[in-house]
Amino acid sequence: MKMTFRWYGKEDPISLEYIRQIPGMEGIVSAIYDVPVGEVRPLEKIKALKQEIEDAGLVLSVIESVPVHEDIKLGKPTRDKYIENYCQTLRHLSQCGIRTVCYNFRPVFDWTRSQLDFKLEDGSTALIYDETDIEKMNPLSGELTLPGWDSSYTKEGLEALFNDYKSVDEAQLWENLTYFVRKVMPVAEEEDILMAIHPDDPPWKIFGLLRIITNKENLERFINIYDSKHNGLTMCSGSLGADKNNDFVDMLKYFGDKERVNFVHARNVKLVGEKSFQEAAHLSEKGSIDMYEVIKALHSFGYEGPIRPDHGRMIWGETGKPGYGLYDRALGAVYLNGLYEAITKANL
Ligand code: DNO
Repeated sequence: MKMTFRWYGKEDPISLEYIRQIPGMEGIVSAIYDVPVGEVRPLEKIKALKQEIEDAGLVLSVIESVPVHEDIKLGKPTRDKYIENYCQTLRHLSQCGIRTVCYNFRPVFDWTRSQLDFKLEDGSTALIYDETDIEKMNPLSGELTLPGWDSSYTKEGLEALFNDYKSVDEAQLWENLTYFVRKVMPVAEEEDILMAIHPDDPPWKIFGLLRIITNKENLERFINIYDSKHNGLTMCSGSLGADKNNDFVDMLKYFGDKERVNFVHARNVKLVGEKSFQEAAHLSEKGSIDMYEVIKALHSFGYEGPIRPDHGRMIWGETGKPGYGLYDRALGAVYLNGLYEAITKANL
């Protein structure tokens, strides 16, 4: 596996120099953030991002994300234009040597939490998802934003989107995903890009909006839409692991053996209710995910792709983007590399 770190570009308070100082750090996961969803990511911008990262002694390993326009998810007639733009972005990325692209297919909102600064007993703060609090939140109020969210919607724009989704049932959403996958994957194959769909986070319906990339059965249904290793998965322990019915390690081995694991997000969550969880330090004993088993599974199918520590807590007085500070994610990276070294040397 290759250890990577998510970096939000020039506006990220964490410097590439600091990231490079994390032992075992090889690559950067980033994106073009200043181009609206649906438009082509220009070659010049990708080149500049790659150059900046290489100048700092790192490599640009993954683009997370190339976001999918809502018209594609809704199956609107305008989707063809956005799909063509998507394919053109893939061509540009390929020209710059990018081989892995992460994206998601969830209506309107990216990942979602009810509180960004929940105080844990050691004084650090973590992101949490509380089922009762989420139910009380008004998604149209614009009060909650998270890193990676498209925050360019107006209140009216969001209302209109919610309305549009009323006419899209589960079968229709699958159909719209299938349409997208069948158009995009031949281009990904031609351009030698491994696509990695991210599971829904959390993996259930929120604010009445459907979510379908949620469990083993649905991931299986997804990979069967297009039979190619280019049509693969981001295996995110924290997203899938938030549902107690998902056996993450089993899923990882299953899809790893099928050569569909193209990217890994390692994060721990502590399940505290039916649909409630707290994010935790990466260490196995702090959460519900056994990280030793996760890394052992990756080793068992010879995973050589990128992995990144996902959300960290805020520790040592650090402030910044919720979940995306330097310290706890750096601890996570070093811990994961430690597990990997031990498992590899002991050949477990
Ligand atoms: C959250 C991230 C997600 C992820 C996208 C992929 O921290 O894992 O925002 O990047 O859903 O498209």
